[in-house]
Amino acid sequence: MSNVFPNDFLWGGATAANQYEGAYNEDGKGLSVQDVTPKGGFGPITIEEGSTKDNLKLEGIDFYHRYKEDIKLFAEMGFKVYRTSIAWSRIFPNGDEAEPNEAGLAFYDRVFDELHKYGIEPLVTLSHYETPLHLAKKYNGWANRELIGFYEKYVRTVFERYKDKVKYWLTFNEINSVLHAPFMSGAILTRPEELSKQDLYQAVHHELVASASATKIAREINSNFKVGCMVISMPTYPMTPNPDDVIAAMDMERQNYLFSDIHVRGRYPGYIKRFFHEHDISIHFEPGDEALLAENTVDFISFSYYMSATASAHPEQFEKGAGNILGGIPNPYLTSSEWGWQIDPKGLYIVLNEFYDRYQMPLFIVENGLGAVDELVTDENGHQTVNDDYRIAYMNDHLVQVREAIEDGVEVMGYTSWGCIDLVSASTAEMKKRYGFIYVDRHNDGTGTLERYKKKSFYWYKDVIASNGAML
Ligand code: BGP
Repeated sequence: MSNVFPNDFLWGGATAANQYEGAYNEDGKGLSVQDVTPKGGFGPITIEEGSTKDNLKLEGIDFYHRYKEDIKLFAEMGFKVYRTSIAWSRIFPNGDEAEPNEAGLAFYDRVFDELHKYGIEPLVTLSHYETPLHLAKKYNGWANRELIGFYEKYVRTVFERYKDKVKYWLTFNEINSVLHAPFMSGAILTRPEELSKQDLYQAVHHELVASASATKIAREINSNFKVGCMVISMPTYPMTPNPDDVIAAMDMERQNYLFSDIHVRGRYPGYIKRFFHEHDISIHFEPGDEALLAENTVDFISFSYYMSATASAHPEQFEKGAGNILGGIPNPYLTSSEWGWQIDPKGLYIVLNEFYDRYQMPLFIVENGLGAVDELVTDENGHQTVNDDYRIAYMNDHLVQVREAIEDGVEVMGYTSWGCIDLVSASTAEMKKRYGFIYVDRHNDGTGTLERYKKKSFYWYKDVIASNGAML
């Protein structure tokens, strides 16, 4: 069979500033919501400055000082693209000041220049769970409409600054996650159990308006920019052929589709209007919001894919599964990772086809991978490495399904595996849950030399890219 991956397929890896940069208070950076999210990740948090000392994300893997070494390793694997985020609080430490922090801007100049040195295209997430903490404390995060203006100012600043260095932009990481993790994702301080649906969906509206506004500003600044939305994808299967279970699965998928529907079609879909009506929710639109959403739809859809889920009309009869923010009912036909995330390569084939059938728009898989416990060993040449055949198998199986979808005619722009270098896990705030092709010597207790070692998957991925996927 001839190779179906397009010649310009963007192979690469993905990271986020808050999980790997470290240097949380260097060169004028302000605290972000992540910097005070204690171990355990998404759950209800207490905001006390004291909680910072317990958080591995503060030091990350020190990419801030080691970016040259790390980018060199990405280049050695042959990356065509590299996804990272800009830490908003490096640029505007509090989020609401008049002038940006030059030292923060200069850091990303250095990172993007280093990437271009090797011909690697940056793919930049503007907001990856990194809202400045001050915006949470003073304004209650995205629950407050004022956040739109602060975000606009921040994105205008970085679009202007990097207009010749960055082409691909994502407005919000996993924008649909705000429904499930309002503090981490939306910087909303109100405790989840006290947050009304009205306020939560109003916050969603603010983020959607901000996303459309960023797209508008991007196009004014450089018409060659490509702006995408970024959502958690999770194909959801009915537990049985009972139509009620099928509808339960459809409803769960719509929690995700809501966000891509609005980003792609520029308007709220009928099913959410009904939901609002039935729950006494009335979203406040300012004059101009409707036109802004309609006129500034995205150029492509990007998404994370880790697992599928199963839904039932009677979920109380089942045990709830673990998951990437969202959880479903465990599917008896699938195996799970050590953290209970169900492994389903064909789910990626399904989700690619479902997105494409729905929108006929280019798709970018910007997160996928296996979080696992890795063991560092010494190989026959005396080099430290990890024999991560399980990771190779996981990625190979998923990429085969990407190929299958491309064969069906789905337009896939690229694939950036999550955590291409080991970094601090978002949900568990641990180092133990590793995704990388590159092992970083850092541990849950904060010890380690921070040395980098190539895992077996490093060489495998290098061959995948060199063959443009033909060896899969
Ligand atoms: C996504 C986030 C990432 C990332 C990934 C893996 O939800 O966008 O930031 O960390 O999931 O999750 P975890 O680190 O919890 O294993």
